[in-house]
Amino acid sequence: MNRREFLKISAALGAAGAMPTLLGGCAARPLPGSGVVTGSPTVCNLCFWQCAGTLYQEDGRPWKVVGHPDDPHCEGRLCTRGSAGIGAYVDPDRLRQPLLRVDEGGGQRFRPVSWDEAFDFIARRMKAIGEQHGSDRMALFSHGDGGEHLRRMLQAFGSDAYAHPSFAQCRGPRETAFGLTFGEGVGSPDRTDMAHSRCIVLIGSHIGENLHNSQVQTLAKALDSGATLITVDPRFSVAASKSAHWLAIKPGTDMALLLAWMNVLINEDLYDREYVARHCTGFGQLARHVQAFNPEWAYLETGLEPSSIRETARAMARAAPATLVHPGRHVTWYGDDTQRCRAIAILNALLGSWGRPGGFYNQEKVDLPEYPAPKPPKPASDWKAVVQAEYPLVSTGISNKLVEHSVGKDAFFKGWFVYATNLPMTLPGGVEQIEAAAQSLELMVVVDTMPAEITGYADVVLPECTYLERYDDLRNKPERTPTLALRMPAFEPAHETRPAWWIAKGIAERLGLGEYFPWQDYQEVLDWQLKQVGSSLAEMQTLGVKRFPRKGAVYLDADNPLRFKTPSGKIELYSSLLADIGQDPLPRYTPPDRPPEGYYHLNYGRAPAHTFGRTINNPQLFELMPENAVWVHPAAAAGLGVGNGDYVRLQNPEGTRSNRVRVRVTQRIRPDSVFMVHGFGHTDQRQRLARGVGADDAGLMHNVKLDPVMGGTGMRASFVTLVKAGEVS
Ligand code: MGD
Ligand code: SF4
Repeated sequence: MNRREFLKISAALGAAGAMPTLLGGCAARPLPGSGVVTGSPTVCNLCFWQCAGTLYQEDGRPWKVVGHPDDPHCEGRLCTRGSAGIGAYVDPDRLRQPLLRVDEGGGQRFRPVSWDEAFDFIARRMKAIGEQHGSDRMALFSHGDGGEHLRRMLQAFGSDAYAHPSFAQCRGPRETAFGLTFGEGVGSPDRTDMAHSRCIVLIGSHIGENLHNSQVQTLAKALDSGATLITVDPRFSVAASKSAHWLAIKPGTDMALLLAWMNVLINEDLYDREYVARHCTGFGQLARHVQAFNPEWAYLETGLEPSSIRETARAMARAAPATLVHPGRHVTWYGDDTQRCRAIAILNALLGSWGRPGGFYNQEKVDLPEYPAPKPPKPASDWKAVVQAEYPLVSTGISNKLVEHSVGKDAFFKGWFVYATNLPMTLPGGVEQIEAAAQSLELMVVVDTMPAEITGYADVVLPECTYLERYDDLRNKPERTPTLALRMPAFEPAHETRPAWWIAKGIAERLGLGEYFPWQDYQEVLDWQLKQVGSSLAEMQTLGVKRFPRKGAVYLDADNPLRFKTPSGKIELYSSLLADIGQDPLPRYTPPDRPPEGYYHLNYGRAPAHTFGRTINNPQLFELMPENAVWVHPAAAAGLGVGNGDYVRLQNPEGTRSNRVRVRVTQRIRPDSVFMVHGFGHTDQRQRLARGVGADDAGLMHNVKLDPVMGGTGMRASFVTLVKAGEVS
């Protein structure tokens, strides 16, 4: 028997209990709004834009959640998903109590246990790992606010290794590339000044379907004011439909277009000479480098007419510096991602848009001190030197590398905490990797609100309460106006669920590390921090959101000589750091792999109603979008003999097949590609709405390209064909 069998959390362990239903027994209920209404501040957790809002209850029953009018992340309006926050709270399939994997009757199962028993087990295993291998051998995977509490607990124990999938599977390449070029990343929320842009270029960025609240609002504002929108996408996205120019590029050839745009800007003398002379270094090398890449050359790679390449380059130059070549967000595509993002950064520099209105602005956050507590010990070893030494420019964890170093008996990592990230559906080929790691690890603790696929591999599953039932750290993000926002509980934690701060403190105390959590509950920490900046918890419980004065200029200050945080102190068009580590100091085009006969590029993206896999089982959002579909061009559909609404399975060249998924025949996709929304295809039986509906793209990825600069996983180089569902055995 495997050391760790995949365990499904049985219906008996999660049987629907006394959670309020969505309609709360509407037959006996007065009309909404006619009872006693109370509100409490919250910060949405349905995605990571973190919009502030107010949760209203009526006669103690959840009523609605709405956006906070003073909040720059939402400007008073929550998106579709945020408005369905109550769905996460009332989901009858939520985890309810701590679960411990036990060997019984010749098999393994999860046994519901008390928090004490769960903590004792975890502390015993961690101490054993510490004694046998060293206390630096635990890793944390996290995607969400509560992960910071667990990180502190692990640091106190002696382990500092952590990774967020939002780096190596998402925006790591752009942060690395902008850091190399301007000395600073784009950050989140993105520092794009779209509301003032006169020209916006979206390269594979489907804003509108990818719904980050204020970003969509500022794009709409720019369009209302007459900004020119240029969209580069193999698919006719919603943004493409609003565009003056839709460039339906051959998948994976964007770098060729970017080089050609630079060629036109430089050769037609359309770049911002003064800005470049004043702030940039390496212009001569760049100008020589791009000479070979004219629009005629790019046409052969991208399929885009040279005339439209020239026309769009000129449109960008006309509006500059209020031209934003958007840096994108989920940019782990073909493995040359840092280089492609560097090309985008360079283009912005040529247009003079970094630090200028309509381009990128300077962000600030509130200077919020940390609660006084002992400093964690220095770990016994430098985990980055062991796990990701080949990526010296990366200062954060690369999730796929951490997983790789958890497989086998000599692996560096011996234990994991996984907080709010469903690794089997997040890492390409994740199921195989997690299975391999699960056989080697001596401890896996999963902290989640739902019985996600990752919980099936855990030794211990710890149920966190939802964001509507807990305090978390104050939201203190870099913004135009420094702002704090409070998330506080509207309800008592349901069932036996608890917040992450409580979980981290409880485990630390079992490990004898209670001194690192020198407070009774988290309100004490928040109140102390708020008092240091002239507010208090009581004030924030009333306000929800508070703005603070800025200290510096919003835009680049032309009167003061500026030093960028790069080795040269300038914007580095030619990257000295890349040259130092033997990587291309100027972006170079690598043609992508082409699909084998009968196969299509597997393109994927987001939909406004869902965030990855985490919202599929939310009853309100499931109703809006209960399954994904695969978009197929009519010519491809005719060749394959499939029609609109047919069920098919997707199959990659290695023979891996997806769950069944419906066909959507549409002209909105190129004939060489298919498209689907990511996040569907859950297999865990306890997500009763989400299980078995739609297809999972991550499981089909077979041609993952590692980025040589930052180690992330390029996930768009995979191919699939369609097999009629009825024809599959
Ligand atoms: P989800 O798949 O939504 O996101 O990947 P993940 O971070 O893994 O899973 C999140 C988990 O968090 C769920 O199990 C959910 O139940 C749990 N959860 C939700 N709220 C809470 C909470 O309050 N507390 C706790 N403890 N748990 C909670 C996202 C990652 O995936 C990212 S950032 C990107 S950009 C990539 N996107 C992507 C893609 O588009 N396509 C493919 N194929 N792979 C991708 N991988 C990456
Ligand atoms: Fe919530 Fe939508 Fe804001 Fe994301 S963008 S935090 S889902 S309201």
